[in-house]
Amino acid sequence: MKRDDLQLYFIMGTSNVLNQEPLNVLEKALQSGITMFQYREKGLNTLTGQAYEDFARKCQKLCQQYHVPFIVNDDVELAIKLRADGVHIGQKDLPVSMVRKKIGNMILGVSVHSQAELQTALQYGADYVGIGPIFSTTSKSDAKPPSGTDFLQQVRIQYPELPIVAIGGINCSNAHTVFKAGADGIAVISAICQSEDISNTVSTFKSFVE
Ligand code: TZP
Ligand code: MG
Repeated sequence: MKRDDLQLYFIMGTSNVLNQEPLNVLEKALQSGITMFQYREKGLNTLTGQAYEDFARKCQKLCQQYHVPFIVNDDVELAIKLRADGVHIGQKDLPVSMVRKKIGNMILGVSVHSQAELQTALQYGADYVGIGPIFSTTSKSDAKPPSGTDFLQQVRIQYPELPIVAIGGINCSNAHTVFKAGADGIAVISAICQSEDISNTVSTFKSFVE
């Protein structure tokens, strides 16, 4: 993967979108210039079974049209079945080493919150790490308390070339602080899903890219 792919990483599942067609939101985001997409079907009233897979395929097809990497959250088997571009896992999912074995050279993203988690992710070949929640978020029910940018800054100093994406409560007013701290990009759910003007939101975010 390219580090630039992380610049504006949009994450969405059907429950993140209210009063709109989720696929329309994704298409607008793609048209507006998001650089990576993660399908993350979590929370209340989520799709399951065939509907879950069908929706994933529709998202993947759209991403392919815009040449934007399509990443699956948590579900390694779905990612393999769909030949997704990659998988993103957290610390409660399968171990990094096992996921790497299963997916071969697909993109592997890992959420890390400490040095120990970072070292394990790197040891087993994570392509990028996600750090957060930087700010408080309402999009993840089991999110840890907001960490601010300290850990992110520390990891950037330690690993100048490591692809890092920051996540959690990032919006157009605070995104610049995250780039200043050394992130290659930002991962957002609500800032785009709840935007009244996705094209404007995406352009504003991209104006902060370092
Ligand atoms: N992991 C850490 S925070 C978070 C995830 C999936 C949610 C980010 O959503 P939002 O709406 O951009 O705060
Ligand atoms: Mg997970």
